[in-house]
Amino acid sequence: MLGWFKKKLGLKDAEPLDHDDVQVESAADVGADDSVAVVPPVPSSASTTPSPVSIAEPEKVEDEESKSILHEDVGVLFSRLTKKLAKTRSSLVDRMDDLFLGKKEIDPELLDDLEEILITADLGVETTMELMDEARTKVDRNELADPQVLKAVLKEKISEFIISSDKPAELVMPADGPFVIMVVGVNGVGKTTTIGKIANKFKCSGQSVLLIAADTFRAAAVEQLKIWGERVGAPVVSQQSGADPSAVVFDGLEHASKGNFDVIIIDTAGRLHTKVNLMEELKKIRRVMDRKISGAPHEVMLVVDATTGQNGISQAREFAKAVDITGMTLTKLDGTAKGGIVVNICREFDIPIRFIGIGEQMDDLRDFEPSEFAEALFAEKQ
Ligand SMILES: Nc1nc2c(ncn2[C@@H]2O[C@H](COP(=O)(O)OP(=O)(O)OP(=O)(O)O)[C@@H](O)[C@H]2O)c(=O)[nH]1
Ligand SMILES: [Mg+2]
Repeated sequence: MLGWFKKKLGLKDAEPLDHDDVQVESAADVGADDSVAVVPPVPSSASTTPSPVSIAEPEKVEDEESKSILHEDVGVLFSRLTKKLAKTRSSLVDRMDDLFLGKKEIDPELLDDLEEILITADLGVETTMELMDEARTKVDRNELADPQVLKAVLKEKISEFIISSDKPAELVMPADGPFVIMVVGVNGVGKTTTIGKIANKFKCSGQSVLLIAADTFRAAAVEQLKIWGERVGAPVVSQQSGADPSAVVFDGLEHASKGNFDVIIIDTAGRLHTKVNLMEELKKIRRVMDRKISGAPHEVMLVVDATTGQNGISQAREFAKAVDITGMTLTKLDGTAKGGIVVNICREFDIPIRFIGIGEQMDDLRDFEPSEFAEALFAEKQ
């Protein structure tokens, strides 16, 4: 079964995959030698000039250190999350606490300062306005006079925005065949890194994973994915830099059909060589996938860099319009004071946040649990 991911997605009707008795594929299973093999090009209707498919087989499959993260103590993980959110906490929570410290009445100046804090912590104009309008109305009607109550109400409202995003995913796992995830996002947001981390999660829960390098924009992108494949123990299918991304995906899925994979994750480019519109290219990749595996991709995951604040929100709108995003991952929450973007996304989009990236290492990806996140954001300092 797809273990934690299925549970996390709250999938109801899906017939679970059950490859419990399937061995992790050997190099021979996928037609590759020990390192990097070039196999004959697979005929592809998506490409007029098919390029050689290369399969990088991982040498190391077991990684006990990374596997241990799944069993780490919940309390330890929570305090780690709290620490990683330190910058956001200080830009939002600590500043709120400081502002309210010793205040005896709610005056216009206090409300203005509060508004500024919410905006600069990247809660977004609309979310901020909604919170502030409600506060001002209550103050005007004499329903709210105590600054400490106002602070508590605001924290509760912000938590509510986050927690109300906790809905079951509208995804259905394929009855048989692999679960296919297509990862999209502008360049540099952390797509490849996130793929490595997700692949690790699947591997740790006993799934066989294949990675497909459809980011052909730069050779380094393929190399980077291969390094992650090696680290987590997942083969990587790639072609040469500059190849048609749709053809890479088509040939990769063709190749995957020879193996017995539970999960296939596709890395895409945030930029293209040609003037072809990125969104059009992504739509084309989607169509190609569905031709090869009906219903694929089962998840289109948008990766957003939290440090880009409101820019990230605009990107999310643009991608959501073009490619039917089904899930999001927010990266780099560890290095930013702009973590308020989480509140903004939860409030504005119906698309669930699946994961949050809180560092560059393999285990720095957490399942996004709205209540836990809200709690970590407002947790008392230790
Ligand atoms: N601090 C921190 N850094 C991250 C996180 N996720 C990714 N990064 C870093 O962000 C940088 C870009 O990550 P990539 O995975 O290469 O991003 P990408 O979207 O694949 O980039 P392109 O392939 O150029 O489109 C790398 O240095 C990563 O280590 C995160 O959660 N926290
Ligand atoms: Mg990349």
